[in-house]
Amino acid sequence: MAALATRPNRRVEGLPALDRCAVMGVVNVTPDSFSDGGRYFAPDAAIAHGRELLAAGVDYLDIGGESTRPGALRVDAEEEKRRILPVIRVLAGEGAVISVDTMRAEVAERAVEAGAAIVNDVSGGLADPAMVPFVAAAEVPYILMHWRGHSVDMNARAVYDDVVTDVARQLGDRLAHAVEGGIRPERIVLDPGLGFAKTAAQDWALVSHLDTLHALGRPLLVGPSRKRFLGSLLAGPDGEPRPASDRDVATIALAALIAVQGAWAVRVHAAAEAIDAVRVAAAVGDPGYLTREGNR
Ligand code: PMM
Repeated sequence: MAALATRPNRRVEGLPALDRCAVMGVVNVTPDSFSDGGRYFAPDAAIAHGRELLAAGVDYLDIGGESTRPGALRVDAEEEKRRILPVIRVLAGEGAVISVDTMRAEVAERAVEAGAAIVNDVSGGLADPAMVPFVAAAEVPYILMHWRGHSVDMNARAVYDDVVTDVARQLGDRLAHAVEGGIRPERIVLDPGLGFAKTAAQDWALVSHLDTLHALGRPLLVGPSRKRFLGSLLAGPDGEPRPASDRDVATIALAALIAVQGAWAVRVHAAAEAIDAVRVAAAVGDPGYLTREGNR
């Protein structure tokens, strides 16, 4: 396979430079996420799961207290903080680099105080006007995802002329908004938001054209893990989607394909397998990778 013609940007100010795609492991401190259905709702279970992901070698932990599955209703900010802050405090205290998955500035602020190093805002600054000013002042890396509205009715917003160019343009607009709001562009990571106001076909189009999103000049995080488009691809003869609990092999295959396109990070549940996948992708896609000490 030919090396990428132009190497996509994978440098995020404030985070270490890696010679492969990073792996972000998911810790959902929620009773109702589609992907892991409440397994880590109790703080002790969430902390234990975070430790497992770290032991598997993830680069980052993404800790969230609000489910964004299609149709989900919002939790209030107090409850969100109650769920995640004790977990962040313990795992950050043990040296984990933590990203807080929240759309609320108030929650992000408390999470950063508790030790989170990255803000992952699935709304790209749209849900809370206080988010961009907070991140600008806190000077932390910011993951800005493509989003068109809250989960309760997001499926109705999956209407695009051309999903790849529309998402790229809208991400570019949100990037400009964040930079005008004072966030240094070097700290911003963009994310196409797979499954958020997107049909399965639209998700496939996006993961097949990361080059168009890389043209925005910022590193990309992609979150394919256990999502619906994998379930429908792998539907059985009766047309029933493959359940979320049985989508990890497909997730890992896709993680390799995302990494080989030069993404900065993949956000996944099955961490150990994803780390193998991004290393395989680096060995295939980057001619220098195998020549560096420790990679053979
Ligand atoms: N997907 C989920 C939640 N947070 N954050 C980012 N940046 N990108 C994503 O694709 C994303 C996200 C979906 O829910 P899950 O936590 O159950 O995977």
